[in-house]
Amino acid sequence: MKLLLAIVNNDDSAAVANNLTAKGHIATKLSTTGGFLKAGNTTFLIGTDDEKVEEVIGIIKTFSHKRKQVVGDETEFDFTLFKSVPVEVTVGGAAIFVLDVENFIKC
Ligand code: 2BA
Repeated sequence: MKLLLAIVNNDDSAAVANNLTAKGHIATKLSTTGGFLKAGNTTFLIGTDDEKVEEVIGIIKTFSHKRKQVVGDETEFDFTLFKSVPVEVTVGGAAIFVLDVENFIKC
């Protein structure tokens, strides 16, 4: 068994969740925040059999889109605003970790 941790854009999370559930996969959604942009994103916890991992990744890939985001025009440090040169970063589709599960207990 594997545990997938998939970080997706908030705008894609409903489509990812709906399509995972429609295909019978069980997922838990967590509201998370990216360390770099400090913007909200969604982390899915998905426990699944080894042979279903590729299908799960396929669904996440299909419904997670790349986006350009501008960062760095204003940063706040200790209540002081600093202006810097805006930088464009590409965010997503999804960042996915696949972990081995030693044991899964449902009781
Ligand atoms: P954030 O940390 O807010 O990062 C948003 C986007 O900013 C990243 O998109 C990447 O394009 C850029 N970025 C992040 N750190 C950077 C840095 N030190 N220098 C320059 N650019 C940087 P993605 O790579 O698609 O990541 C989207 C979100 O997925 C991240 O949001 C973070 O929440 C998560 N994530 C990505 N890689 C991760 C990792 N190795 N470990 C944990 N979380 C990760």
